[in-house]
Amino acid sequence: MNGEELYEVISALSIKAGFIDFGAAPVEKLTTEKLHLEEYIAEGHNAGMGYMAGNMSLREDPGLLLEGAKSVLCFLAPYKPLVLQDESLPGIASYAYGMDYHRVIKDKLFKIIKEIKALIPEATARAFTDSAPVFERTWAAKAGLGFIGKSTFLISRSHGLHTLIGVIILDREVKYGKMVPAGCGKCTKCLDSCPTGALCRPFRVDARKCISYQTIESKKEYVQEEFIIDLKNSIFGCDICMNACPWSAKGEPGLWQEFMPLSLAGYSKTLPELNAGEWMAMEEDTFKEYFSESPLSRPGLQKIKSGLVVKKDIR
Ligand code: B12
Repeated sequence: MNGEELYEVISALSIKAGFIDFGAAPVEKLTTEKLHLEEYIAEGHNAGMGYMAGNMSLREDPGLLLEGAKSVLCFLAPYKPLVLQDESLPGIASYAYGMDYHRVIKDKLFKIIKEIKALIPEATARAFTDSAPVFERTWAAKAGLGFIGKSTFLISRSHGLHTLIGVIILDREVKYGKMVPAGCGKCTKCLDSCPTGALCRPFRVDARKCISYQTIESKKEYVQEEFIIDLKNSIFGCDICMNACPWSAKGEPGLWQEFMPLSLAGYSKTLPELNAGEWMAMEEDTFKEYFSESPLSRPGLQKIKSGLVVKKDIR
């Protein structure tokens, strides 16, 4: 099977799995991106994400993640919600309304690998989504799925910003995509919208001030953070710079059942409909029952509740 044929086969598998776009890039060293990352770390913009400084050679060269690696296959998963959360409610990033994407996307990538292997038994491949030192946005841009915006998002000209990236590294050549032109122009709406100054310059997020970082990734209590920020209404993640981007009008609501808002039977509500009182009164057992497969299990209930309290103190 030649590269063009293999591309067609994977493209069909991608559509069957529900991905809204697929493209591939040849394996090469990402020396410029590595320099960007080193600069980012030197400026302390990775905050407490010490892991970003590790495995630098793997991050630079995906060839080290799989022997004989030839191609980086990139897939876009859609999650634009049908209905946005009421702004007065404790804010949850829209990618987290449903199930944790890490498992959902990986399961689909594993199925694609299985089908590739059914056709080419000697092929080897590895699947990643946010689970390895891989510059996922850069690879998706190189594969022709979109451009990197000033917000650092991978922006698809047809599907906007509400996309998650899945990656397969494969030891076969396929037809490769062409990079698309950048589409930010003079626009700075994302930078202007960030309430904490975390988008401190084009293409740079200072995670120390980022609502998304502080509410999802940071292990610190809010009052112990290097920068005490107004979390606005957020208790998990942040979509402010994404929603400010004119390109976010692109793309249809996602249809993946797994990303539909979690239904909370005991509340007769879905996750984005919970109010502050319901969050504060929630017990650990209830949280475990409903959120064990949700991204919200990462920070846990105590952190979520403390976000509500901190918000009140700052105001
Ligand atoms: C660490 C991380 C975070 C950190 C830091 C984010 C950041 N921008 O660095 C925190 C916790 C803050 C975060 C937040 C979010 N994240 Co996050 N995160 C990651 C992770 C694990 C690594 C990103 C990384 O390498 N950062 C290091 C910096 C140096 O890289 P970068 O900002 O991407 O910068 C690149 C470009 O800007 C470019 N670049 C740098 N300078 C210049 C200059 C020019 C001119 C150009 C053209 C390019 C360029 O080079 C850099 C290296 O590739 C990726 C998964 C992965 N393995 O890639 C997900 C990932 C980026 N996150 C994702 C998501 C969904 C989010 C949130 C939307 C979640 C939310 N709603 O709260 C927010 C978005 C915030 C934002 N504006 O980025 C998605 C993004 C999908 C997309 N369409 O872009 C990813 C790809 C996960 C996935 N598999 O889908 N995230």
